[in-house]
Amino acid sequence: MRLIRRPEWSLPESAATSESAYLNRRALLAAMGFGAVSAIAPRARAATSYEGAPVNPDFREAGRPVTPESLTGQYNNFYEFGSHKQIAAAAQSLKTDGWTITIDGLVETEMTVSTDDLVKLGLEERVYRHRCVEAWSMVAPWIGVPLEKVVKMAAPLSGAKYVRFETFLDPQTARGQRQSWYPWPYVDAITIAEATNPLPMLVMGAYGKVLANQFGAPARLHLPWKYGFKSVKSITRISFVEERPVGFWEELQYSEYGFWANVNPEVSHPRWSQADERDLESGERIPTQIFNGYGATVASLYENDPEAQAAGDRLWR
Ligand SMILES: Nc1nc2c(c(=O)[nH]1)N[C@H]1C(S)=C(S)[C@@H](COP(=O)(O)O)O[C@H]1N2
Ligand SMILES: [Mo]
Repeated sequence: MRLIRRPEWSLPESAATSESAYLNRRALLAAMGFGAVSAIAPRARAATSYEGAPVNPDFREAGRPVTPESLTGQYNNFYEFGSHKQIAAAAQSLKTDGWTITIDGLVETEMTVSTDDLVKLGLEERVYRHRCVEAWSMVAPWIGVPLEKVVKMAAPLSGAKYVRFETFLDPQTARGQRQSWYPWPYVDAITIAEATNPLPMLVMGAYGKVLANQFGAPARLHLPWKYGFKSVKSITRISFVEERPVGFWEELQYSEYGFWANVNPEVSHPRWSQADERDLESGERIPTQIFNGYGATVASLYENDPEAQAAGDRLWR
């Protein structure tokens, strides 16, 4: 962990996997007031497996079979690598070694963390439904850190109202970013209340392995009650801000892709119905559920929030 304002606390990256560095870092985090940083055993940087991550019993299954990786890993929305779904091969050019995420804005201390630092917050596995705004859906076994733990580590100041997630910018590697009519880098945001509810995950693995590039390696957001475009991939920066950020898709087409984008079968997209969705595995159309079936956890977030109430129909697209 490199702390921007306190460089004297830096730890050399080369020591990142040694037991003593690990223990020192835990002590460091504890001393900084982050409390018990629980985690599975530290692994070598070149880890390919996260099989030690315990399954969260509340999300052992999602009411439908897990969609095979042979399908979900070959059908991906990741505009940085192309505006179609066959981007898996192109995404392999993204270099994720030594990746860092900067946490900045309205926080006690700005910091830059490695993926190892995030792993040490404690990985778990959750099987989640994913519903794209284009009306296809899948079920994925994600491995990651509950976002609320990351927010706690960041220690946002009271003025922070939104959390903004930003993807890398590297047109050399990501050909899609040479298409200058898109507002790169890809960003989106949620409220602090949304970020600290139990559902959001900072996903770092899937199907028992370290996250494949096409899913948004090395760390991507997953918000299972929202349309997929809110779940930002390959995050390099998490910012705590006062003003509501404008997301990549919202900037491109405000009338079709709003800030809230909660799943609702009753509110159509301007160009298509959201009443049902195509299951990626069976190809069959299945009914879409309000909040993608996660309303018991998240519906209350919107009931007494004046800003959400004022959004009206826009709460759903
Ligand atoms: N950086 C970035 N994140 C992104 C996207 C993108 O194009 N770029 N696409 C979004 C959309 S529309 C969806 S549906 C999901 C797709 O995730 P998947 O490929 O893991 O299914 O990623 C989201 N996150
Ligand atoms: Mo999507």
